[in-house]
Amino acid sequence: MSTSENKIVELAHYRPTDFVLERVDLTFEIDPTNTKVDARLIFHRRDGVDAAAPLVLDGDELTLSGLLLDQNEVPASQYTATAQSLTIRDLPESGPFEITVTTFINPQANSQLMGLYRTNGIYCTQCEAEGFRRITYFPDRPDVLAPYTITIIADKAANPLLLSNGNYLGGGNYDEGRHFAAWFDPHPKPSYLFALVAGDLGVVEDSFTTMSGRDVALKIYVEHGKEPRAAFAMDALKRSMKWDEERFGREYDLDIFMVVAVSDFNMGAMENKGLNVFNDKYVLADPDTATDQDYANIEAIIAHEYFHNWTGNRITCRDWFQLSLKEGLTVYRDHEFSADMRSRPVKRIAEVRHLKSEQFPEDAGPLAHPVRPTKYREINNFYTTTIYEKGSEVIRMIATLLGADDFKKGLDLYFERHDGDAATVEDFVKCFEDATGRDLSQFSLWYHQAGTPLVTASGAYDATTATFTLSLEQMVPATPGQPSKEPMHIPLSFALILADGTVATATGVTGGEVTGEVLHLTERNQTFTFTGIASRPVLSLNRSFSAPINLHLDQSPDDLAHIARHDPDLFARWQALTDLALPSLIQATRDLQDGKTVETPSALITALIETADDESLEPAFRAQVLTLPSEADIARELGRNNDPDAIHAGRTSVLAAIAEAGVSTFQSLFQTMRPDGAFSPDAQDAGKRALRNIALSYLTYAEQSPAPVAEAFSDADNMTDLLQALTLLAHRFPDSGETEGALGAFLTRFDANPLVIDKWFAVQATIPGAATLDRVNALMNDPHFTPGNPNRVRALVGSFAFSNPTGFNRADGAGYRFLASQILQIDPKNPQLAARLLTSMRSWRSLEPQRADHARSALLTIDRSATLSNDVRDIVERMLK
Ligand code: 0A1
Ligand code: ZN
Repeated sequence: MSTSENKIVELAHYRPTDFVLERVDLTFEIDPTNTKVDARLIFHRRDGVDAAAPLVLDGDELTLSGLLLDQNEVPASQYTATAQSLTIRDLPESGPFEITVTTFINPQANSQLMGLYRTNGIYCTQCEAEGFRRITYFPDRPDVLAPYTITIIADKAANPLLLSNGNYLGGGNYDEGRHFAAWFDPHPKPSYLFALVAGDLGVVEDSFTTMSGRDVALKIYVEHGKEPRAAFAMDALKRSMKWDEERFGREYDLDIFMVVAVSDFNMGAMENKGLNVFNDKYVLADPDTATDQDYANIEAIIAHEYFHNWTGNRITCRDWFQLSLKEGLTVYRDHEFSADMRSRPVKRIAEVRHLKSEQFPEDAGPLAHPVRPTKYREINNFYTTTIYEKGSEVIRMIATLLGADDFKKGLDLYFERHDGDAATVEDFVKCFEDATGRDLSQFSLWYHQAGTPLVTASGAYDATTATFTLSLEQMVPATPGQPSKEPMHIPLSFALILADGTVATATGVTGGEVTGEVLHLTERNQTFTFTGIASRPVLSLNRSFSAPINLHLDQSPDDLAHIARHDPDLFARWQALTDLALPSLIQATRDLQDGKTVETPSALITALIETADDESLEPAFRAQVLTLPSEADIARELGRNNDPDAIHAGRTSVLAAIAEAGVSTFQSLFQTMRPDGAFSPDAQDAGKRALRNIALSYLTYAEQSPAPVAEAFSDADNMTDLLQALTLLAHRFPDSGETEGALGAFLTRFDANPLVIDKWFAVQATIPGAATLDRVNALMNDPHFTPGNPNRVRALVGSFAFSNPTGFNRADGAGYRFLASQILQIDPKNPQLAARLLTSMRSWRSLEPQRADHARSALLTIDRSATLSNDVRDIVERMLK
């Protein structure tokens, strides 16, 4: 975390600690700039450890103020303290001993937001991954588990609320207007799950009765006055608790479960035992201020953090190389939860879109790493979409491979066998092997080999023998540190769809294992032959995205249209329509580059409009289909020599062609597709809003006038519609009076609501085109721009760099220079945030040469800075390698 030692941590060097931690007893005397921390730690030397071995504790920017051994002062000759570590020698050979460490820390000055910090007057902590060592000297690693007793002493008027993990023990008045509270968490936990909150907050309370009949108090703490906006989060929490009992048999294990929403937070939320701390963006919602996407995010993240109570807390990680053990599994669980709460196929489409747009580029670029890495320089940089989303896909593949029943057996064994452990990915996989007898050694390569596998497939039908032959080839591309790869075990869900739309059942299959609808590709080259296929089928492959791969399957537009019309798997239909659209988008880009006019194939237009009109399909699905692959998707498909301006122009002409042909459909959807009755954030109503809003978006291409959008802006009675209208005005008609008026009205109306002001910044930062950089620069000086607030920085700088391909990748390189200067300004204050923003340049090598040159220069500017944090140093060096 701190500026930095060039130290690489290696999995191969893992060994358990020399000393076992038995108990932790912490006392905090809260003060804005000088908080006193007394840590009483009971240890004993592990069996077999050399009697001369010292106890080495981690620290980060700490100063030691007191050190006792069994209540006696330790002489200076017996220890060495630096800001980064505390080493104590000559400790008892056997039996427990008590170390008391005193440190003073400054929460007010903690701009990194790691350890104990102050946000809007509230004290809170963030300890994952290595923040606890900024509070006190400690064996700050996830395999050191102990029960914690916490006492918090603070000024009563300023901090009526004193919270920590576990169950409340009691409290009372102290001296000089101070009071105290004590908490005990009986579940042994690693330090990264510690949390403390002190301050003055409002609360929403509820309760939950667990499956064994225990009452759990539920509390969500938010700033005073914001309580009504926590109702949806509370509802999502109760649904999560119930779902985890029903689906996975997991029951909550303390008397109380608390969520605290804070406005300054580096990530989404944190699963501290019994006391989750959230970025308030993922708690607060009401129809006037939150979009349907916000509601869906809140539901998913509340669930995610709650599910960590078992997958992460009860069973934690042995070391940070195992991060995906908890994150991949918990993402898998929250995906399943959302699928059950909403439409499963639509949820799957959204997941795959996200995976392809975020994880695939990571896996194809300089930051690629395995789901279970073997080394890191800065663990904060490994909270990646590979660890999270690809990690979840790997677990989804285990479920696909084994089938639902065997998957459940394996997971049940995992919960039973490893409860209370700090486990590894190998432990996890072994549970599925032991529960089912299946050998998963080849499958485990998914954890160890980085890169998105490329599967090339071709099918051939032979009428004389009534056989269908499918030839497959797999190739895993080289990634940093991994030049050559072994073939993987790839589960491919498939169907052979006949001319009448029914799915063929083969009488037999040779060439490899097929279980139900899943074909197991295990060789580099493999040919499957299906017999008893009476007429030519259309192959639908990798249905539901059963494996996170790039698939090259040459299919005619007619075959794709057939899948789009008939596949019982809605996901496969969406995939087919996407596969139909992508070549046209690519062709449009190339045509414009060659000075030709773009001709959008009528088959594509017809298929899309037919889907838009098809009332048998749910609106949310139709909206997904109409949302064409993004500019980033097209760039990824092109792979190299990318010109974002050409991609943007090509995509725009395809959208215009669809809009012109479908204008009556879009008009009618815009008029009629409205939910009935009072606002509800549920998936059905959200789907209707999504379809209506995408229709409005097409109308801006057909009608070329801001007037209808300005009217939609005035008519909107919820944030989803309002924000869509604002976005369309700003993005399609940036220089119009209507846009200026709407941006002004929006700002005035929501001036007091930071989360909505973030949207105002993001909309402007993502206006396509070279002129946006000037606007972004101007916005940096707007009084609403608060550089210490990560959400605000992400809304302006992050949206520009991650989500504005034409603006950020300006041909003159000014976008990259802007980002570099921002990184250098943010890094000294918040290295985590700076490093994450920098990953927006991860695909720089796939740009056309002029832009790539500018990008490299900007990266070199960062690289040349002498004072980089370890976080940014790690990213910039990997990007330039
Ligand atoms: N474990 C959290 C993510 C998280 C990681 C690091 C943090 O440090 C700032 C904060 C949160 C999760 O998966 O939700
Ligand atoms: Zn998580």
